[in-house]
Amino acid sequence: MSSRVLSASSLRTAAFACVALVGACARTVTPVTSPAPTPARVTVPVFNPPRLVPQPSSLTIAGDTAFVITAQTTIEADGGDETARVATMLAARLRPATGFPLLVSAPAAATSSIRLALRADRTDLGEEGYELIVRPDSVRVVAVTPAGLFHGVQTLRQLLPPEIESDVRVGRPWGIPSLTIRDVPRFGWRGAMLDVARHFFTVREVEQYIDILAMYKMNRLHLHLSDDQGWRIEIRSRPLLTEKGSVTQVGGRSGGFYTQQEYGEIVRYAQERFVTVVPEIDMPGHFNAALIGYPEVACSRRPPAPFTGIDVGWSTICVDSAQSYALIEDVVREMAAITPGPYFHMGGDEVETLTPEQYAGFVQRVQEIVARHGKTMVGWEEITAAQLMPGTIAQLWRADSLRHPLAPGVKMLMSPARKAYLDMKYDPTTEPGLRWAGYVEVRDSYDWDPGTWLRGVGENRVAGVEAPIWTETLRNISVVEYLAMPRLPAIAEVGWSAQGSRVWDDFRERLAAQAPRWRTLGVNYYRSAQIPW
Ligand code: TNX
Repeated sequence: MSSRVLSASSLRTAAFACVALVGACARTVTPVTSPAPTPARVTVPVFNPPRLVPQPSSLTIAGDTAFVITAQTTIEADGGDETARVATMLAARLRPATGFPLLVSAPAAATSSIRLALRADRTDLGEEGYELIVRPDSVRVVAVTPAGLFHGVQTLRQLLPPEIESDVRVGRPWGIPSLTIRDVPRFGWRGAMLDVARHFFTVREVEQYIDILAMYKMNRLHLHLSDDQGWRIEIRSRPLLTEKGSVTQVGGRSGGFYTQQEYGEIVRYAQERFVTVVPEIDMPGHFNAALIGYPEVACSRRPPAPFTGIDVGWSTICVDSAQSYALIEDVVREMAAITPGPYFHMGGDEVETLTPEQYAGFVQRVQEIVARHGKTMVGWEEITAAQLMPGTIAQLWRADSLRHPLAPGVKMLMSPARKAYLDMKYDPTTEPGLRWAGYVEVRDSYDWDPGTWLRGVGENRVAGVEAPIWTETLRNISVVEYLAMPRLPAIAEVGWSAQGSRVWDDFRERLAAQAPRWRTLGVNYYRSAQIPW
């Protein structure tokens, strides 16, 4: 809390801000309406400047006033069902802590309203941007799409005190400082990957992770659904994939899988938060779990034992067999049918058992299958060894240089392990996690530019950024959160905010301000010594 000296003429304003934002300070201010002599100058505490993550494109504070949410405040939706749904979600977030009814309605001439409005002509805001204008009598969020409104609502949340995240009533004033924000993302793909194969996570746990992504305006959830240790998605035409391939996980404890209906629940939950699910079925390597039920696609034709270790690179589907492509066809067809998003991730990483020709031929055959089912293919960086169709996305993870020139229309998704791998230990004292890419502290995750990371891959060839979390050593969702937080919001800002607007010393302050929210939400996090918590 800082203090500022205000002249008598700004007293009304000051009193307002004071009541709105700092509760107790109201006593120190002489009301303007008081008959007592008005002092020439009074000192009142003033709300700290907003500390937002990710940093918005522009933010202008409009004096010392504030909008105060009260029992009379309404939420107005101007723009169809999706806008009404976003408004309803906002109301649901604000009701428990405030205890106010916060009725959702069509635009009305209400005196204290938060209005979400779609405006097709605001093309300056792009597909996902928004404008947020807060004044003492109104809050206005404007966007071209419901996704933009949703992102604006996330900013609104961060402008409120952290207690707004509480699920029980908190008696305090709910002020939002008067300001104008215009905000447009840098990249269209701002993602996180969750490995549910090495350790399995429940639908509810995945949804909790989606909630964190959405808070920081991330818009892709890449699910790593199969690996040597487990096959985690029901394929109805190939029931043995899960029947035999899902029963264990790393360490030997029992695993699990999502039925198609459960996968649908995850997809829907994500969609409601404007997050696109990108399913990955990793092939031709990382395929052991599938071979248990369908040994005919193994070159040995013998079913392997379930694998509960963490070595990589040793298994493969038999790439020269027609039966392999019949199985892949079944899998891709069903995954395409249950995935509304445009992407299918084929993995393609860490294959040590094939010749380069076999590998490239395999990727091209899978690419045809994926295209036939109407999806855009994504794969780990190794797939650039094949002839890729325009539109394909190659996900960088370890390359320091481009080994194969990018084919026309192919883009790269940036997940350099020493910056974006959330399963790397923070430092030598971090218990969970791996360290093959080095220790990754919060600043490492923050200080890099996806647009210049790889020579020859400029900003226009970069699809965006993604933070993978591999779960070989992560036995529960609380450990996942411990490694994700606070590096995930760092990567979210790398993907959203303009490079020139990102400054570490400023980010660490803004990041520190997020922690009370995580505590209120029950999200675990690492108390990095780099952050002034
Ligand atoms: C490399 S990154 C892998 C994964 C491991 C991860 C552990 C990539 C495409 N493959 O199989 O889980 O390292 O950090």
